[in-house]
Amino acid sequence: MTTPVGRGAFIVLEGCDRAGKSTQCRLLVEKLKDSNIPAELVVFPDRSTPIGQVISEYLKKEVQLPDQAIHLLFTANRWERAEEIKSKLEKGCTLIVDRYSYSGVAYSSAKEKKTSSFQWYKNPEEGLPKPDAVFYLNLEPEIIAERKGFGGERYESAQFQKDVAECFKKLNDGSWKIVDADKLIEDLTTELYSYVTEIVRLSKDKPLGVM
Ligand code: DGP
Ligand code: NA
Ligand code: NA
Repeated sequence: MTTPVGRGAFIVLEGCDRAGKSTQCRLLVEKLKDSNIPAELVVFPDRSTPIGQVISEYLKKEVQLPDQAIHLLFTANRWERAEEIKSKLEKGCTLIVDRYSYSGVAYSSAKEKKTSSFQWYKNPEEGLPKPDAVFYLNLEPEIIAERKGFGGERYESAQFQKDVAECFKKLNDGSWKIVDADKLIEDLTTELYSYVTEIVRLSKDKPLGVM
């Protein structure tokens, strides 16, 4: 089903912690709205749902869970929003999404340091709406380590982020747009925005894909 103006685009920003995803997502939504392109921000994990609250407690180290269990909860958190995502896109709203299934697979498999298990982690993501574009905000691990502001959450250590970055690299099927994130906030926004508007234009008449 498409509206006369076409559907919205499903655009995901990925990357390690401290790469600047949340700031860029917020600024991109503002810029789209300023140009009268209907747009909304979606953030994963969505800590506001019942499942999201368990995820939040896990990240704050208030609860312990087996790796497999927390992995499935992160995925369930995406499934919780899947119908709403599809319906918003169909109504012509572009969604700028702060993390998605790729974070799910990268963070979980970084714990094991073996990519042979990628498939196990990918399986429960199958069937979710598929992004029209993935922008990977690339920062060298040394620069991530220098960026201040690692909090006390579970995954926030320089070594773990380095392992996550390795997993992201192996996960990229070649379709991601890798963007150098080591630049001024507004310069990065300008660069991303030009890609985003192109994707919005190209996605209008395309059926939404499935993971
Ligand atoms: P954020 O709010 O973007 O800082 O994400 C919180 C933390 O959770 C961050 O370290 C990345 C991690 N994370 C995000 N999505 C997933 C996921 O699906 N699975 C796992 N294991 N970790 C995730
Ligand atoms: Na974080
Ligand atoms: Na974030």
